[in-house]
Amino acid sequence: TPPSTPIPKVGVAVFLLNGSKVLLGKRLSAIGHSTFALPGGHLEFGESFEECAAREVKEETGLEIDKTEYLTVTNNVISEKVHVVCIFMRATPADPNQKPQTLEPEKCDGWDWYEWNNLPKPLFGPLENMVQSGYNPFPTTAS
Ligand code: 8DG
Ligand code: MG
Ligand code: MG
Repeated sequence: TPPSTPIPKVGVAVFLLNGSKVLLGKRLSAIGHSTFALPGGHLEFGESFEECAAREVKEETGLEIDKTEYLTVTNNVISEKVHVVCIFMRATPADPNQKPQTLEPEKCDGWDWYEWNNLPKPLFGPLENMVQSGYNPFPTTAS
């Protein structure tokens, strides 16, 4: 078979926000191995961004999400073979006390809540770029 032409994919990643904490897990997939990333995955045919966010978070952590909102999009040329346009959403856990489960142990070492001001290292490249640029996923509070 002829070599296939690589094409960009659509990713959806979710800033799951719990107070001043965000949910991150250490990746075990080839792309970004050993880096901390948000739950998320690839948009399936016919899905809305909100549906994809809820599905991926549920598949990967067992958590149900609420207040799902679109935040921003980034263009991530990750390697010669991997180009992902990633949609970033934010959401809150439906039950803030429910513990995340490691439902895809081949893809993630485990999930935990991290203070936004004390994120683990190294972060997954696309997330590191956002943090470096000063991006903040938390809603601006009225003052
Ligand atoms: P799937 O087969 O379940 O659909 O996909 P997955 O195995 O869960 O995909 P993923 O790599 O977790 O996410 C899809 C792509 O989204 C990823 O390869 C690159 C992009 N992406 C970012 N930033 C982040 C992030 O912080 N977390 C996740 N999960 N994906 C991200 O650009
Ligand atoms: Mg997934
Ligand atoms: Mg994933």
